[in-house]
Amino acid sequence: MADLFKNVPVIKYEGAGSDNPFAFKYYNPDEMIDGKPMRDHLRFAMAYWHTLVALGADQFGVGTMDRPWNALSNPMDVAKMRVEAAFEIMNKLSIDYFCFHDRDVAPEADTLSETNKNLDVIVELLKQGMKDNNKKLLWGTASLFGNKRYMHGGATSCNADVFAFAAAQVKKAMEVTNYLGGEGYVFWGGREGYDTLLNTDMGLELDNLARFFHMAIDYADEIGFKVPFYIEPKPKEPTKHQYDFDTATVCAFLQKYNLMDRFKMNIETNHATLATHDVQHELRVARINGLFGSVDANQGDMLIGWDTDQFPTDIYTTTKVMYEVIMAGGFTTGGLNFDAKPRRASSDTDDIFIAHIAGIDAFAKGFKIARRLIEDGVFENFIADRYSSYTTGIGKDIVEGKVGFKELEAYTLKMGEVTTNKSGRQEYLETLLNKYMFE
Ligand code: XLS
Ligand code: NI
Ligand code: NI
Repeated sequence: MADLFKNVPVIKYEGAGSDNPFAFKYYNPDEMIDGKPMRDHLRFAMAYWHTLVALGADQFGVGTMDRPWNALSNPMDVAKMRVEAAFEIMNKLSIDYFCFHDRDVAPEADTLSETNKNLDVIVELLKQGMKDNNKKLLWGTASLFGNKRYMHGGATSCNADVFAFAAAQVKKAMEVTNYLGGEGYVFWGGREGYDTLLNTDMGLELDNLARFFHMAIDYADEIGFKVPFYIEPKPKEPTKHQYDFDTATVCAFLQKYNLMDRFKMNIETNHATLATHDVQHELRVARINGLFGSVDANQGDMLIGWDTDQFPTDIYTTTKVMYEVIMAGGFTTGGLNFDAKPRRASSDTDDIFIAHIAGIDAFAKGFKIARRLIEDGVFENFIADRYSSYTTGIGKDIVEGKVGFKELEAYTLKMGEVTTNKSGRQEYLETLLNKYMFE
């Protein structure tokens, strides 16, 4: 293992009583739960772009973080040191998976073929590192937003040459993801959206986006890349209106363009809140539509209107996420990808580890709480009872499609007024949630 972070030990589980900042308090990776170790329930992934690339720059100032690779000037040397750092970080944190964009791992050159060569060099190092360190790729993706050619979007650009370039880039990104045994492939909308309808042919842009996805499926089939494609919804930023606004919007798009079979969702907490949903809503919409896939685990700040990508430390939220994950049957190809970065002012290298420990522990704790809530049927029994009128009598007839408006009118005339409506007991249920949170 490389030794770029000498001051940081391998992080061990020490239990809730520990006050060692470099220890897990709740995450015990090898603890067996329901027949499998905790690490396989949670399937944590490190996001290459935040952890190895971002240095704390924002709209108002430059980076604040010194990393060992900052001292290097040749971009390929930087990329190579980042590979070493990636495996050291994952090893020290017991993180089994990572996720990347093509341009996070290897620098872009003057031509696509040179860029692809750079990528191939680094992909070989990643492949070797994955083998040596027993790490896996949760998903890969392509950055169709960083380069200036994508100023009008990638697959939804007004410029057909850009559409072609984006296709070539995604083709290569799928090939390397496949080569590395990636378990999924993500399409986050990047700049697929618009800022003003004064210059936008929305119908053509959406048709083209669907054409792009069909081409991706065709090519994946051709090369035997069988993993799920995930769409990661986000309502705004960088464009005013992103086309993959939220899960319901994406679901309608997939249905309209006959893409439901091959796609699932990658739900990000901070994107959900930007869409004025909470993450549980997004996960639920995904689940009931057969689109549950993977999670970008982070949190936003409700008082700041952008994607702050903070490490998830709110245990109510991690509990609700894990509740939906368990109810969906657990992760299969998906996992919890920390699409999160330490705050700009958390500038020490140690903060990379402290931040991941915080997120990992918050999810481990949330997982355990969610599991007990489900095991004890706390909400599910209440819900079953709340809807019990649909299991007998007229309710059963409605559900089974045996009655229409005429029969329901006859039933109502006979019934007279509705005499009972049970309380929804929201506050009681919130108290029960608190009991499980704190006992
Ligand atoms: C940006 C997105 C991005 C995706 C991958 O807001 O969260 O990081 O997860 O392209
Ligand atoms: Ni994300
Ligand atoms: Ni995001």
